[in-house]
Amino acid sequence: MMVVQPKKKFELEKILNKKPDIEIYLVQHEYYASGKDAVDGQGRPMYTAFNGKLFRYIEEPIVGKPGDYVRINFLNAGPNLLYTFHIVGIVWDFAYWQGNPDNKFIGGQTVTAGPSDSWVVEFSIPPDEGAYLMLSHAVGSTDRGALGLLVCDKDAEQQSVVLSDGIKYTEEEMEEFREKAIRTITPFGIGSPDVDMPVVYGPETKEVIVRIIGNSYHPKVIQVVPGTIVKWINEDVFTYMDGEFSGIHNALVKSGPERFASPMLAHAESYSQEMKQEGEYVYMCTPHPYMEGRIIVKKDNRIDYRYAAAGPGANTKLVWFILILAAFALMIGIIALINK
Ligand SMILES: [Cu+2]
Repeated sequence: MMVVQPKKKFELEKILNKKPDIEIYLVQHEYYASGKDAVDGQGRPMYTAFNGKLFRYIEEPIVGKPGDYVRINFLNAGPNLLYTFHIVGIVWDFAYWQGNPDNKFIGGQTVTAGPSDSWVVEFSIPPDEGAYLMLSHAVGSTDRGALGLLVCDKDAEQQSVVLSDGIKYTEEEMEEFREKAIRTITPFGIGSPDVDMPVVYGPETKEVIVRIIGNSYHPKVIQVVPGTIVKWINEDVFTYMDGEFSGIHNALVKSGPERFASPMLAHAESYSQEMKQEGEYVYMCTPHPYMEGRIIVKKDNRIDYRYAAAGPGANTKLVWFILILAAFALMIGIIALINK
């Protein structure tokens, strides 16, 4: 977050004739488990956060004393959600759209920020001690992590600046996180199996479509039997320019029993490949090497994972069994009625 301090003073600074006791830099942002979720509709993030960590200021609340003059520089980095920033129990003295002292609003309790929109809000902490919840009125984002506390405590140690820097971890700490993580998410690569579940297709499926959307493959992991045709279709629309910024993609096998590469695919173009040999194929996109997909080709199509999503046809036998059972029950019912 970059803040350009205006030459003009903000109104509350003029009235109180002092600098803020607490200046907070607060960024709301979103985490996506798939590039598809980022470009579908208005976006469907898996998590949201303030300043780089879920529930960061629930774990370490921002503290102040009754009467402290607070200035919050709020930025909704998005990239998708509308954020209605509010602190339960607080009334702003002033709010300034995009941080310009001339764009002054008097009073109010919420500011609405679209993606990349920003506000400066100023107020004094009320005399009542306790916790004031910082949130969005859109519960969808609040519930996913962008929630914090401003605690009013007369014995609080003075906290003058809260920066929007993310938390810095050492390499050892990162290693520990990797080891202990029960879930990993990544928009373009493959997360843990509970997030990027293998979609399993039975032998009755002759062709499986993998869509390329938002610089991600969808589904990212599939399991098929030998002889299945896998067809990649590019659903990304912006296919101008080339390289990183273009929505032109391909599928290039980087490890697996057989190597193949599709040509570059523009919007709605497709490429089909028969998966002949059993084994695990990991593929990527040449212009966006961080994109990754996986195909498991197995004759004996049992699921190896703790988590799996059934592909179309995978449960056909179960459906037939239920239908036959239902027909049988209906027959018994009819016979019983006739006998009456
Ligand atoms: Cu690509």
